[in-house]
Amino acid sequence: MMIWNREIEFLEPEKMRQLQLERIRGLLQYLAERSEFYRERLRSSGAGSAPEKLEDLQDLPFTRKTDLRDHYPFGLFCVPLREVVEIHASSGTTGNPTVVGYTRGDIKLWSEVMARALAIAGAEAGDVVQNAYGYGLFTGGLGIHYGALELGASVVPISSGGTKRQIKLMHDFGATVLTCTPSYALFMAEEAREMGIDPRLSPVRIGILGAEPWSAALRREIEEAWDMTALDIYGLSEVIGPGVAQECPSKNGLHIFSDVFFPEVIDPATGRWVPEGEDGELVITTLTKEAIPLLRYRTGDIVSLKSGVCPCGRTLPRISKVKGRTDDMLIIRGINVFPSQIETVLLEVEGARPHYQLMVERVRGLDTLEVQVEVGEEIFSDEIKVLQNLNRRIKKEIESVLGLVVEVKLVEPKSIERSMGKSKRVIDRREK
Ligand code: DLL
Repeated sequence: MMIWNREIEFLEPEKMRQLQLERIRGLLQYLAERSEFYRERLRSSGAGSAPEKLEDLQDLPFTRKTDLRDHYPFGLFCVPLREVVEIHASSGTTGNPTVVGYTRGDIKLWSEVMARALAIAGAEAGDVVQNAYGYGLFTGGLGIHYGALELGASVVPISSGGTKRQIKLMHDFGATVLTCTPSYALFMAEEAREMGIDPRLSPVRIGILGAEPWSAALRREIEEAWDMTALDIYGLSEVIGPGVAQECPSKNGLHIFSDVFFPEVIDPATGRWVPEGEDGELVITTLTKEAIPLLRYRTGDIVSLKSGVCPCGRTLPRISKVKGRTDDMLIIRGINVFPSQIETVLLEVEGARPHYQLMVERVRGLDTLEVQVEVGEEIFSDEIKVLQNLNRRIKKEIESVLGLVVEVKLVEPKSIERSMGKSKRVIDRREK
């Protein structure tokens, strides 16, 4: 198996801690010199001198998604825009998306961590990588792409969608590695069978699947459908994109690149570290990023952390598969959706009431979102044409805001359950 960075991935834990501590000190220096935002944040939090040991990091302030949004678009950048060579953005709860930028150095780092991730999964130079993550502002497509180039594999930048063509080209080009969301991998297998092609006979041996939570049961199904090894990849755009952590074939957790992304697992209520092996919220500090380095970024993802040598020999710590989120964000076909985004849209469409429910299901392996919306009495008793028209407007509006195809169902006034406390906006029927 190809190992991309043996020195780091097999580093003695004590040496790793030393490296991390040095880098954290370097980061604090960098932020003090370059970031108005962090100067203020560190000053107002009363944080003292540079940490003497890693545990001292717990006394430093967190960064949250709202900080990025509040300083939209470039307020957290630590370099002038002319040093930023690429910009990505992900959808946000309200109005502004979360914007991230990369310097040339950051792209180099991204390529390196992604090459390491691909290698950990068992890919190597000579592999044909069918990259069916979306290209565009989403970090999935380009992140995998850069890693595949660095690794020396042949990348097919097919992006997501156009499933029949995906299957034909996959077959014709002899793809050996498939990169996409787990739900899409499953859907592709079904579509292939419908085309009369047995996906098990394709040369694909590894699937590198992530960007959304998926269960062990789904892994078995995908592996069986494709006759391949399906491995989990984790990442988030704020930190870099894909390439934060990668599962190896021993399927014993995801190796997190802790030499560049320092992981903490905290109790979301107290903000303090939980004992190793216990569930908590993953917090990441980027140790060497240039454009938007982040100090103690709250990912909202619930994981546990494990140290010790992996059966594959690596000493990098491992995070568990993501077990859930601390907020109400839904991930549908890899797209992040907050119920409040939909609420915002509904409030803007005349005739729709802000009483709604989101039904999430998995149909033939693919996530679907049905938005059930109450309409006013006057409209409900109106002609069918009026209802159809309203339905279309809501659908179009949601699709243009979220970039996600949804089904809209208009329901009678008062038919959606009212609540005295927190309302249950989401009914998620996907298996966990
Ligand atoms: O989803 C980056 C990515 C692309 C990762 C391709 C893997 C593959 P965002 O769009 O910013 O970035 O969404 C980040 O997605 O906080 C998690 O909640 C969720 N997520 C990402 N990977 C996994 C995974 C990309 N393997 C958010 N399992 C994160 C569960 C995941 N959830």
